[in-house]
Order: sequence, then structure tokens, then C-alpha cells
Amino acid sequence: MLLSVLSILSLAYAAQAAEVCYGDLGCFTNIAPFWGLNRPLSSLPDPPDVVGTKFYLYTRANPTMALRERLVADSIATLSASHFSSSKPTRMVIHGFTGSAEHAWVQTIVDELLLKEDINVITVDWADGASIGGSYGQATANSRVVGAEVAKIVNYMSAQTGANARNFHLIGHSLGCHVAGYAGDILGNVGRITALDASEPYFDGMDAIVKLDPTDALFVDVIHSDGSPFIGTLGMGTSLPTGHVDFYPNGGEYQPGCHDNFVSSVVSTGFGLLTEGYDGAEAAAACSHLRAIDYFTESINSECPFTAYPCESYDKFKDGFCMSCAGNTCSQMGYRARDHYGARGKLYLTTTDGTQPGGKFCAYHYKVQVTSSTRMEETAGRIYVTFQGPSGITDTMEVTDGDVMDLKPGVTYQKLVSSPSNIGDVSRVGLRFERSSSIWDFFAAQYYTVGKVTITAGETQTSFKFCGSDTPVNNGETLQLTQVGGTC
Ligand SMILES: [Ca+2]
Repeated sequence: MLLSVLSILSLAYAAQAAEVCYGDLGCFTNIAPFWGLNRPLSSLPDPPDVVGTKFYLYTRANPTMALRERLVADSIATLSASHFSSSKPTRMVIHGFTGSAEHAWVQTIVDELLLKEDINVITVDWADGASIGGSYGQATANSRVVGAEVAKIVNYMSAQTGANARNFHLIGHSLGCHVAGYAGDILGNVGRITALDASEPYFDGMDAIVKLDPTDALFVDVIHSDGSPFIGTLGMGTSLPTGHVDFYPNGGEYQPGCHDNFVSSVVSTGFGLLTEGYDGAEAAAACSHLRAIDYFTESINSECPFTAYPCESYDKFKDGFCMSCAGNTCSQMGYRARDHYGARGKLYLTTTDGTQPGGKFCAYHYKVQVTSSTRMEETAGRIYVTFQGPSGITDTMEVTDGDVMDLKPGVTYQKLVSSPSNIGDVSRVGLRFERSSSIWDFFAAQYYTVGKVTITAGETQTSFKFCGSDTPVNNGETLQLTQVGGTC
């Protein structure tokens, strides 16, 4: 049945199949693999002069938008008059659908990159080809032309200056990730592609040649921040593993502090338009989709490492089962991902919602384990823990399940806890017990008896053990543990 529907669609589509050729950028067709069930309407790309791709160079000598220098492929005059240095690494920033290199986030990434390193930064502007006036499908097609133009200018700069594609790092957002993929596919030896929430619609389920994949650069790192399904929840990013290493902050579907379901998007987009213009509207409509940019930008000069851990699932990660980096399997999300080249696969981490002072998203991860005394009387309730070190104190967090209230002797309750500050060596733990008030737990013991508490810092892979010495904790009371180590 499916096959016959496909063949009818194929026949109907064959009538519209076409090809366009744009000189040295090559020819582009709208047939398979660029057409298929996941891309039922495949457009041909607009001509390069309609897509209007422009390249702007920033260096420490010309770091502002007013001083940026336009580079044009085949124009030796612009290249030799520019501050481009072939001996330095080059990073390119590529926006997505409805984007522009004039958007504030692009300039912020440029600023952070130049603060970090004395390099070439090139912004790729294809605002006309990615315009909301066109369709998403047309922008999808146009991204192929932009990819070819990126490859062309990299080849031109290499030929003229001896620059090497291996020293190029393409940083794309949304459709810009696939632009980077096309460029990398043509060039064959791009050093790195960082994909910031690569777009899902028209790409998931398509051939590797159609979308970003690990063969497009020597190293491809991907941040998934809006990976909930497009159909139903309007998640714009893909949740599928797309690179050598794929980061899933907060599970990769929704980001904390974002309210991007359809209804709230419509309301907040209108509010954003009224109050902050286009950037505000985009931020409100695509909060989780844009958060990948925020994480990457922060990671460039952040002291906080954005450590990410391999795990089977986000649920297991949240329960504290995946805090081990044994075998160098962890990485750092964002700018420093390349420093942990050996890490592969799906990595998880949590972030804050960015509302604490300083507006930072990076968080430190701790596994908290509370083990009941083996001599404890059974009881029912919840256990909460807070802990501190020389440089911070955490909020009070529940380590029990929340639903299951039974507390049994010798059992360990554990959770992943994240803190916006680095606590340092943990020196004190506060453990509070709240007894169940349910009538069904009437005969349960009035107190909880703690055997030990272990805090493991994910970032340093260090554990701190506190013996509870079978101390009972009454309902509503907090027990302070200050003695690290011991036998228990
Ligand atoms: Ca590809």
C-alpha cells in the first residue's frame, strides 16, 4: 500500500522534477535524494543573486560590525586588503531560517570568540535566501547554494593564501547547520562543524547527503536543545544523533525557563514583537531552539566546564546513574568539545534556567546518595539534602522519589543535583526528614535513621562520604553532618 502511494506520488512528482545549474556552484535537482516522504515538496534553490550570500570578516583589528570587511570569492582585492591571516584558525558563523548575520546573537558569538582567541571570524549572511517572506521549504533549498558558496570561498582563500580547510570551524544554527554540512561535504576536510540545534523538518529521515552528518567534517559536535517532535509540539531541532558527539542538555527537548508550546508561543511572540521587535519575537517563539546558541556562546569564555556524561537515557542521568567519566568518555558541551576528541555518542548534562545573578546557564553536577542505616526501623516520608563547600551552598533538594514514600533499612536513595556554583570540596551536609502524614503510614517510625551520605562531584570525579552514625532524624528536623570520611 505504502509502496503504491509512493509510486503514485513519484509519478506525479516526476512531472515537476527539474534541475538548475549555477556556474561553478554546481547543479541542483529536486528529485531523490532531495525529495522523499519526509520532504514531499522539494524546491529548487533560488539563483545565488537572490539568495544574496555575503561573507564578513572580523578580527581583533576590526572586531565591530562597523569595521567588518566583506570578502568576495574570486576577488583578490578584497582578500588582500582584509585582515585575514591564513596562519590563524578561522571560525564561520552561519544563521538559519529567518535569520541574518545582523542579529545580535551573531555579533555576541563574534565578540566572545575574539575575546578568547586571536583568530579570523567570518559571518555568513544569507538573510535574503532565508527570509520569512519565502517559505521554509525554499530556504531549505537555498541552504544548498549557501553551502556551495561557503565551500567556494574556503577553496578560494586556501588557493590564494595557503589557508587550510582543516583550520576552519563552521558554527551553524538551525538551517545553518545543514549549510555547514553541504560545505563540509564539498570540501571534504573541514576541521570541525558545530551544529546548534540543527533543524528537523525536511531533514530527519533523509539521506546523509541531504543533511548534516558525521562525514561532513573531521569532527562534528551537535547541541540538541529543541528536539521535541516538530509535528505536535513544534520542536524545531532534530533529536537524532547527527555528529561524532551529540549533547542533550536537559534531555535535549525543552530548556528550563522556556515556555515554547504552541499557545504560549503565539502569545509571547506577539508580546515580544510589541516590546522588543523582531529579535524579541524570535526569542519568545523559539526559546529552546535559540538556547543552543546561548550555551555555545557562554561556553567560549566560561570557567564552568559544561561537563556532559554518557548515558542510556536522560531519566537515568537525572537519577544519578551516569556520573562516571571513566575511560575519558565525558566531554564539555560547546566550544571545548574538541578538547575531548575521544568522547563519542550521546552525552547528557543539566543547565540552569539562566535566571540567577549573572544570567549563566552552566551548572555543576553532583550525585547525592543517602543510605539508610541497616538497623533502622521502617518509616515513610521524604528526605531532603543540602550541602556546602568553601565556594558555595546548594539549594535543598529531595533525594527520595517523591511518589514512593517507604523508607527501608540499608537502601540507598540517590539523585543528580546541579548547582550554578562550584561548591568545591564538600564539607557539610544538611539532611532533613519529612515524615509521611498519610493515615496509611500511621504505624511507621517517627524518625529516619541515616547510615551514610555520599556526594560525588561530576566535574572533578571526586566523592565525599559522611557517616551518619545511625543518628535518628525526627520529622521536620535537619541533621548536620560535618565529618568527612570514616567507616560506615
Ligand atoms: Ca551530509
